[in-house]
Amino acid sequence: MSPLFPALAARSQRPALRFGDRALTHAELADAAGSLARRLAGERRVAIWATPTLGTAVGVVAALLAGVPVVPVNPRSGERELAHIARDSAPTLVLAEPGVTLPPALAALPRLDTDAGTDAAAGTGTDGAAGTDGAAPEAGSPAGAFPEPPPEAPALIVYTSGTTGPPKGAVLPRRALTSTLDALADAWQWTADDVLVHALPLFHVHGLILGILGPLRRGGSVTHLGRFDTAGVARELSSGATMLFGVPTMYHRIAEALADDPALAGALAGARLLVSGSAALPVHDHRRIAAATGRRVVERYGMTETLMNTSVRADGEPRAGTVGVPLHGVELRLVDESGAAIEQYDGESVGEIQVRGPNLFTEYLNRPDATEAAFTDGWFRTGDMAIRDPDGYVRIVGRKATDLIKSGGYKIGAGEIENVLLEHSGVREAAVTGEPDPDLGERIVAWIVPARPEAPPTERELADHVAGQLAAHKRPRTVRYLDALPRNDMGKIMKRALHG
Ligand code: MCA
Ligand code: AMP
Repeated sequence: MSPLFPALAARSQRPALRFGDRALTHAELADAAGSLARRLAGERRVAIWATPTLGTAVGVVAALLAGVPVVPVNPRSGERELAHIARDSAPTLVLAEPGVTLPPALAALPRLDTDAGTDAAAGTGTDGAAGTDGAAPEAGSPAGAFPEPPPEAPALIVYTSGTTGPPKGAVLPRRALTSTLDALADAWQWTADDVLVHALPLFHVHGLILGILGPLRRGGSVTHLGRFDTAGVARELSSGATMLFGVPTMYHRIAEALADDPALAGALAGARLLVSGSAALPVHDHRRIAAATGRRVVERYGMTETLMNTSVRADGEPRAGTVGVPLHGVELRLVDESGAAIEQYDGESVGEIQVRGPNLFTEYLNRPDATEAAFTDGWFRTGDMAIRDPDGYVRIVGRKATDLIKSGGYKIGAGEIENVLLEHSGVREAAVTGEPDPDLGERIVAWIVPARPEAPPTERELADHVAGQLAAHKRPRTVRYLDALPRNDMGKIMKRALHG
């Protein structure tokens, strides 16, 4: 199989990665990641404390070079989520930036600092437990000297929420990465000349696979802003960056800022491609950006388990409210409630999107039951509901599960939050729903029956409790207090009645 990163093997002198004032060319990355990879060789599976920093990018590339599956961990994970991921993925080592204090769930593992491969820190940052066996090339050998693992070999394990229970680890093989990135290159005319800018987190598919591994596979470069702000976007797009990736919340904030920021409008107008994904970009924001910049945002549709399925093509007709057409190699069908495929593209028949292709994950780690349930006749059920325009463009109109919330582009399961809320001593009953929010798409709302109505837990207390156990983005943004939750005759909570 061809290498994941040809430009590393070729020791290209072109820029590859930039985070603030830290930057590496492809050749420098080949050295840094190659050296780290030699120390990872032979590990069974590694976790990486995925801060939005250069070290995370180097660490992930090193693991991929070494053929060691890597689990990106949200550095804002709360205790319970972290304990689950550590237990479920059972890494043999953790990669982290030097100086980072790891929480107890990971601190007991052997650790390797992500700059351990660079000259300045060679020989430091590990307790010596990092494996050195396996087929590691000699020190000084080029990145291309690492044997390419087979296409089915697991590359990344990315945790993703379901409606109930703790997050599941989606095992992504190497062929899923290469096929999705190459299909996007085809759809977006993405080349080594492109300079991407983004500010996405590096523990999910969007920011890590598309936003870091994508430019590296093309031999181009990426500038990561560390954290999102419109000033950083304007600065980079007016000084050489050609592409922007973001979630709808980021484009919404851009749309809000455009009216008073001609520099931002000018910067966006000069970009080659503006791409939005992870949730639907409202047509209103599409329109505001187009009106102020003359540029159309291109939407693509994907999922942790499937990587990318569809996109509006760079050379295609942009159409607000659609996610474009299936990518090269991806088979997509809509299936109605009876399980029959909808053959006609009539712009009105709604069905569940099911997909097949080399872009798919292989399994949920340790969850054969969930893996089996996710497929029907070899097709992956996405749970997303859509219609197809007569020319094949896909329009997502909703999703099957009401207990999945997309907030800020993050997928969040209501059940996981309810369980944590119920553990708070001040909570007798809890239900979690998503409510439309102009900024986040959906906002998490907690409906609480307090244990002591005269002294209910405060909104802040409950938000901190969820952030501490799960993750900051899973915290309720609004808390509503009730005397009782609406239930049907079976005792099941009627969530639809809550918003009534
Ligand atoms: C606030 N914070 C707290 C608390 N409250 N921390 C602990 N306890 C609390 N009670 C902190 C946060 O950690 C954060 O810190 C800051 O306060 C603000 O947090 P938050 O309110 O969450 O930020 P936001 O303004 O809501 O963020 C908007 C965002 C973010 C930047 C757009 O939602 C985001 O990065 N979204 C990207 C999601 C994504 O990449 N999804 C891809 C998965 P600080 O300020 O220091 O950060 S989907 C995917 O991969 C598929 C394949 C696809 O299709 O793409
Ligand atoms: P995740 O599991 O976090 O990877 O999120 C995947 C889900 O995000 C999909 O199943 C869709 O519901 C949603 N999604 C991703 N991209 C888009 C898009 N462009 N438009 C609408 N929904 C999207």
